[in-house]
Amino acid sequence: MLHCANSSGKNRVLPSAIAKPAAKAQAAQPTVNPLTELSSATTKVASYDVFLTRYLNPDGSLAAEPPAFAKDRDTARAMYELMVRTRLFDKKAVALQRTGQLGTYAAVLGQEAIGVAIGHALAADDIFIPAYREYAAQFARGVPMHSILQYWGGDERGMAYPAGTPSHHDFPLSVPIATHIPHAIGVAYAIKLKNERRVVLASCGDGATSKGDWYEAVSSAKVWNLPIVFLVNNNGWAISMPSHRQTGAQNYAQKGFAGGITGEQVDGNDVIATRAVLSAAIERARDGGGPSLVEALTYRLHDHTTADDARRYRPEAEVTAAWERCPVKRYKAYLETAGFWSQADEDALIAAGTAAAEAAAQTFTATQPQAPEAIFDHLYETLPKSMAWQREEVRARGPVGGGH
Ligand SMILES: Cc1ncc(C[n+]2csc(CCOP(=O)(O)OP(=O)(O)O)c2C)c(N)n1
Ligand SMILES: [Mg+2]
Repeated sequence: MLHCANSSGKNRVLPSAIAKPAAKAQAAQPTVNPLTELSSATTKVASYDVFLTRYLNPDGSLAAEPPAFAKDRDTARAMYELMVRTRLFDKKAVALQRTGQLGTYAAVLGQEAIGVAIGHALAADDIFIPAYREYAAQFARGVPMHSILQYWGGDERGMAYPAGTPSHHDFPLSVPIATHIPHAIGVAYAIKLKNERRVVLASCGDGATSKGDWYEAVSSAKVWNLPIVFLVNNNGWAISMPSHRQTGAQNYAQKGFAGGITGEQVDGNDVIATRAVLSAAIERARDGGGPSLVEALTYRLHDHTTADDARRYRPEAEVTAAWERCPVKRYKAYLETAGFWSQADEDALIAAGTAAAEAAAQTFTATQPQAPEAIFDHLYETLPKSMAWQREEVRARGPVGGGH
């Protein structure tokens, strides 16, 4: 395990997108607090350290002795299989959008390890309240691949997760930034009131932590000692806004300390470390230890969504360098060294994963679109009169255009 204190400024690991500007910001700050130098009446009240955990180096070699789950052949393989299947799904989804068969889609390329870690760390009864890039966690909890395509195709039925699966407790994807975080503490509050041993995991991006909803939720979570884990998916960018222009904070983990929550960093491209850190935070919350904040360091290798062209604002060299930290390549190297994975396994996985993504695409494209008036059906229990007539007008007009 790699622990490094940020207060000393040593060994801090950040996505390359924020490493340089953060260093600049640091240089501008005094290393000593002038107040304590100037006045003998002033004493130090508190200080906060931010730690980073990593087991796998970018080349897949071990940075530290891995936890037991990573030495269990079946578990270790299952995590890799989910990661690769998610990447293949992602590729198919982008292809569907590019060929006019899917609406805007948010790719997860380069960030797959985080979803895998969430999926493996949560217990079946826990509640996952996602942003929009953690498909692997949703697949692990029973959401079919075609449901995600349906969602991005504008069909709300995709978010009706199958009964009898862990996902049935979970929330839909949240494209509105950070608005789901206050909802998440509401759910955690309900768990506490009911005295249940369940935990909420709410994920969001680095950009989302600039929103008031997010700060309010973090603050309240600690005041009420709620069983919740806030996961910040730091991929270096909020659309075209790099992290260093998003915040003056040295890192996102430290944002927890203001609310009394311990914040820590994990290498989000190291699936072993991410699962280990999330599991610890989840079990701590389950045992009454309250909320935690985990900042997972990763990188968005794709455009923000298919509606974006990152070449307009992001240096190509940064992306090339980030590919060296690819979570799939890294974990595969670990599995091979451990003797858990062979070329034959890889070939079989690629074939099965490609077929699964293809089958999901076919299920999606073969599904009859909802009637146009369905757009009115999922917000209100009883539709207000002002919308009832609009619904009727849309219904009377009938379907426009065709299919997907
Ligand atoms: C409330 C709200 N404001 C603005 C937007 C537009 N928007 C979509 S994604 C995004 C950036 C989000 O960045 P981040 O939280 O880092 O997540 P990432 O996309 O990088 O995973 C913004 C501003 C939105 N979807 N919702
Ligand atoms: Mg981001």
